[in-house]
Amino acid sequence: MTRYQSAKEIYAKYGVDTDAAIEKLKTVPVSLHCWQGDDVIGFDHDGPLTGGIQTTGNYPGKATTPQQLFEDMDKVISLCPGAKKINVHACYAIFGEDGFVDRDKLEPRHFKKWVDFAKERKMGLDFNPTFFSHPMVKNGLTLSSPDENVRKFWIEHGKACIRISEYFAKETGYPCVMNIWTGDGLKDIPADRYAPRMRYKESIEAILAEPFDKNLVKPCVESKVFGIGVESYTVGSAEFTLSFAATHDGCLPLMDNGHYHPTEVVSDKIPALLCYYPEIALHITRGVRWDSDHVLLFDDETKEMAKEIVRCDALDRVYMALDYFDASINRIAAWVVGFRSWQKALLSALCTPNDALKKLQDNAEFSKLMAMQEEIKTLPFGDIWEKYCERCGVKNAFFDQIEKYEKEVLSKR
Ligand code: RNT
Ligand code: ZN
Repeated sequence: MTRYQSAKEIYAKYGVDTDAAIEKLKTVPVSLHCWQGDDVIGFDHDGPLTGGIQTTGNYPGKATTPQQLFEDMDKVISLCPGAKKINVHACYAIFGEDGFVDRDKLEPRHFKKWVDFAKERKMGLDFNPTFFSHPMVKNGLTLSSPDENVRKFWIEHGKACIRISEYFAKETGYPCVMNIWTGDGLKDIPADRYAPRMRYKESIEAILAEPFDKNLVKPCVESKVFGIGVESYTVGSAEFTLSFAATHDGCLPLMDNGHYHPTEVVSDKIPALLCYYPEIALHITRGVRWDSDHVLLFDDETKEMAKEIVRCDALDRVYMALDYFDASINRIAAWVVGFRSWQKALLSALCTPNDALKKLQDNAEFSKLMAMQEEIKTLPFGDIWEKYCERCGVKNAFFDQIEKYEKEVLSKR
């Protein structure tokens, strides 16, 4: 008997069909963020990363051209099991011979190469307007700026991004999740918390006034508790964005699990939001002490988030995207370890006897529930994971491939 057969029988005793879990996971798309490849820089500016986010480290070999980024993403895709979408930021526009245009003038044609890349790999695309790393960020503000010209510039950017998102959806055949996040905020005690939020609200409304098909474009608003240099106040707080999404038809809330107070957990927030929203979106990351965007691991809270999505039967209601950036290690390894960690979390959730556990809770059999939850932690999950990798045509052990790619490609850059 193979290890997989043996593991499958063990899981079957708990009422879990591991073959069904594997087949299910193969159909669930997870969005792979292009910005892990070059430390969130993009192709449309020479300046630094701003917006209160930061990458640390200077590991050699980062992608500096679209060709290099595509090549790296292909390597990542080849090493990761599971269905993927590609998540693109507007600052990754690829300008052809007719040259640069500013963010308020972006057009679908500036992203044609991304569309070709996705279509060739039969993947969907997600999109993000880039409200940072740009001279029109004035005093740390964009859509909430008191300067009307600043707001107008960024509203035009947002509208352009809606048009590009719709183009992505039409071209690929998959809906495009378009996430609005700004780093707008204040370093020190505000004199006015209300007016910037009202301006932010009106600006997002102006962006969403751009006509689009709600089945094709899924606009989201992402909240944040603080950023570097904006420690005292963020305009797009949790309450602000949740209320915005709740009151604007077709707009989804997006929760990034790095964006809350350290003892808050997004795993608990997922089922709360699913009571009210038909669809929600996630940025999945790992914060260490703060919103540090460390590489995602197969750790307890990651598992708990995946469990909630699966046991709420919401795999088709939650748009899942990775969002972290580590410049201190091999960037391909960072991408692959993080993507695989979320795949492991989802597979592990799909191999959990959720119905049996729910029954114990409803029957108030709490001693047995605790014992069972502990018991299943040591089931032979590794053998199911190995089989999943094999059925997706990848190997569990992948690091030799990273070393080879570093030697042959990255070290020559
Ligand atoms: C920043 C937000 C945001 C960005 C990306 C690059 O804290 O998480 O989602 O990470 O847009
Ligand atoms: Zn995020």
